[in-house]
Amino acid sequence: MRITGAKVIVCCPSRNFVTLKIETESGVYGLGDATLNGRELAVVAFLEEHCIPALIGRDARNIEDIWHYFYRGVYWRRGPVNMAALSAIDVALWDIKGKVLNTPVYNLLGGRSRERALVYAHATGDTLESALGSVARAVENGYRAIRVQAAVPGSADAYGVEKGKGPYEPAKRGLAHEESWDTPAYLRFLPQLFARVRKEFGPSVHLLHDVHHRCTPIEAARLAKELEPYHLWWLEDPVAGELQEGLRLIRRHSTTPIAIGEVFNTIYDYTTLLTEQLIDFVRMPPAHGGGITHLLKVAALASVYHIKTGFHGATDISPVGAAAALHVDHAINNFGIQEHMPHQPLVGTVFDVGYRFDSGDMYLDERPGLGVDIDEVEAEKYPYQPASLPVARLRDGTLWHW
Ligand code: CS2
Ligand code: MG
Repeated sequence: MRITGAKVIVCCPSRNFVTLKIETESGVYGLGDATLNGRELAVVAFLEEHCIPALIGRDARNIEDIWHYFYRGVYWRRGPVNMAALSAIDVALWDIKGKVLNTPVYNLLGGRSRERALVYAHATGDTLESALGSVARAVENGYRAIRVQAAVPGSADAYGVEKGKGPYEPAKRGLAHEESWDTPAYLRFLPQLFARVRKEFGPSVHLLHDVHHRCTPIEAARLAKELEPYHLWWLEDPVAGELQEGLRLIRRHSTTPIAIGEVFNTIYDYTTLLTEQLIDFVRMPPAHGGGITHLLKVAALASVYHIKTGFHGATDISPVGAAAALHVDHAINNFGIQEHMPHQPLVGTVFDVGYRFDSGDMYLDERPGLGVDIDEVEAEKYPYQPASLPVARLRDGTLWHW
């Protein structure tokens, strides 16, 4: 079954998405998510100039071989742009295979290990009190796991917290805006925040927090230790993961579970972390980590070391990427949790999805393939809008490093 064509669809129904559509001689097509937040057009050019010409004519059934062709065969390996493109190719091929065999993708991955996938919500506040209100709304909406972020008193900015009205969106229109960051104030505030959340909402709700790489290993170790009484489900990205050995320091000091890797893109970013059991959850999603093919290998290695998955699922993962994650979530044994940051309603006018949220879990229906489709005519109504993620400076102006 030859690949006869492929195109990249870029649209911005409230935020940017890059979607790869691979067409075959049988008329069946597949979709892959190639969205790389704030760097969208780099992936578009990479796909259009370098990948699509080499895809045409290949047999769409040979997913593993095509994966290795684009990973090993092209000399330049790894990197977020390269791997976002390869992820999209891989996921689109799994979508095709499912449609051709008339079965959901999870059936090709070993079948269902569960009927539903536990998800976590985002609760944010520009004050501690408003964060508590946001947690209460998430509980009312049926979530049993909630990530809590709040602005640090006295600090102008806080990552993951919406300043204006409307839902939080990490990328803002235009070039990156610069924010200020005060690590000592953050470290003092966080235990107070979680003490209040636990007191108000009791022991059974699962609580999570995302540090967004803004601590050094020893700062993160202190934070993880001081948060122990509140029994977090996880502390995410306590440090940047490039220095995998840095996670040893956190482990040495604390039993708070650690999740890492939404910015990782291959298994090689994880080897020390997995084999030394330095983390508890893998965050790298199929949309950025080499697609379903590669994530199955990462999840298999993780399972050997008692480590589970908790894939990134912010709004910059498109409905196609979200579906890819959910199929893996339903199939593998060592699934832990899935991030759920709902897309704006406008996104639903462009993408038709076969997953749904109910009482704190996500469900997949029986549609073949990924169960997602794109309306290209609708997509054209929302052209690309440049947007960027923020840059942080310490109070004295130092560009924040880790
Ligand atoms: C965050 C995201 O969801 C998360 O855990 O870290 O908001 C992240 O900042 C964006 O997805 C970056 O693209
Ligand atoms: Mg994160």
